[in-house]
Amino acid sequence: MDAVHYIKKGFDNKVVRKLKDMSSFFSDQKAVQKLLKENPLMYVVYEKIEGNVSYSFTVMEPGKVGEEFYMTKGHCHEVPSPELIHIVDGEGVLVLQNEKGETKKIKLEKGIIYVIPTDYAHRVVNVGKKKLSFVCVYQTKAGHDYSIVEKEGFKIIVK
Ligand code: S6P
Ligand code: ZN
Repeated sequence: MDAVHYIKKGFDNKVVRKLKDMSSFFSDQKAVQKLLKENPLMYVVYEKIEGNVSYSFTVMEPGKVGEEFYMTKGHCHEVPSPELIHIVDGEGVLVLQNEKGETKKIKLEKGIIYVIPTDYAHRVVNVGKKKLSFVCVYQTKAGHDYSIVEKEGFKIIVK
């Protein structure tokens, strides 16, 4: 069974994010206000916990808020630890930023496994015209810390 079917067969957590859940993250607040009337779906995350290792399958909608592509909220891990990410379908960009403010922007090729280094906040952006789906693998204890992104944001805006 491939990873996607494995996760979708029996996930433990499902997270649905709509624009309202992350409205302050987008740079064009006028565009946000217009779109909030319909509050579009941004992405759904299915997570499966298997002891010390967790897997997630994220399905992102295509679209833009103003000029900025739909993206995930982005987070650091509460317990510093790396993560693997593998694009299943669609066109994605990975944005990384560490505490020193160093950034990286990586185009994610389908079929390649990428490593998100420890200590980097990470965000995925759907730069395509169709859904973007990807699998992540990480330590269960990694957790999600959204505070850094909420306070400082990412320097890189993907348009
Ligand atoms: C978890 C991993 C993914 C994201 C998911 C949504 O470490 O990076 O499962 O949680 O892609 O992103 P976010 O930033 O809303 O948690
Ligand atoms: Zn993560």
